[in-house]
Amino acid sequence: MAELTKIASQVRRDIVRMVHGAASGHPGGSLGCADYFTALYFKVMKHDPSFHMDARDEDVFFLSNGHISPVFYSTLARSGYFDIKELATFRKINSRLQGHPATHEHLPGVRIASGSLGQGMSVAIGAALTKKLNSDKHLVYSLHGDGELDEGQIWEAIMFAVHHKVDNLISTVDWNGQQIDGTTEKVMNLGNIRQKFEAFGWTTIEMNGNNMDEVVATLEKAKSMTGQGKPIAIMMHTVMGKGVDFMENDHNWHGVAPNDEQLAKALAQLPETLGDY
Ligand SMILES: Cc1ncc(C[n+]2csc(CCOP(=O)(O)OP(=O)(O)O)c2C)c(N)n1
Ligand SMILES: [Mg+2]
Repeated sequence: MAELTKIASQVRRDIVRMVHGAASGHPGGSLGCADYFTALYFKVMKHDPSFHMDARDEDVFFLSNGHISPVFYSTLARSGYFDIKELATFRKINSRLQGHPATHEHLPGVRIASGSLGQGMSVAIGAALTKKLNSDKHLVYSLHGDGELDEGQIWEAIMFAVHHKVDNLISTVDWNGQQIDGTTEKVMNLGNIRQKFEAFGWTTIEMNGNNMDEVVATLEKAKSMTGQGKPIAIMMHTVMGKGVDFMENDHNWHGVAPNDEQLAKALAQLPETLGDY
């Protein structure tokens, strides 16, 4: 577990350095989800960094809230999908690491374009049904922002997944209470999203997404609950900007780059554990 916490610290360093280097990008949600990504890619998922697009006979993850690409790219590089040096090209012209992930860049680890919110759960459900048709027992994971749940397509997908008994899917919601222009309560009040998923027929569990022990234990528990006729949703409480004190719980860090001084302050709070890119 200590090893995973170390990796997450390096992922957080990568995030703030990438966004600073590009002078644009989304640090807030990325920092909040660093523990989840680390647990998923370094412990929970059975996956192959040599990368096969069809993800046959392995677990597969879809990032639906594509704006948090910095945490996704860092995790992919750190787990062996591509050289960590390429993180320095984030959001640069002709880079494979565009602000929002896209498949035509052929970056290993990226299987869908995302950034236009609301679409990833539909894709994840399609992939989960495909696994069933192929008698592939591996699981499908997806991540969504809470603000992303404002999109109507999400609720159609939630309904569809129950009707079609998509029980090899574990969808997680980053319940940070923040989105682009303010708190989710102020922009469009979501109410109790756990109750909403339950009302649609999903099995739900909740976790503190910034406690590594709890993240690993909850993801493992979710795995054990698959195959029982219902899709699984994890309500993941996180702090936007987690790990950098002046970014925490502040929607203003949804999509803004730190300046030089802010970068230095941030890095002083995030131990370099694996070597910077
Ligand atoms: C279809 C669509 N509508 C609007 C946007 C603009 N947009 C980008 S991020 C965002 C807020 C998302 O909030 P949340 O998912 O909670 O992400 P967080 O701020 O927590 O990282 C919005 C509205 C978009 N990317 N796609
Ligand atoms: Mg949010």
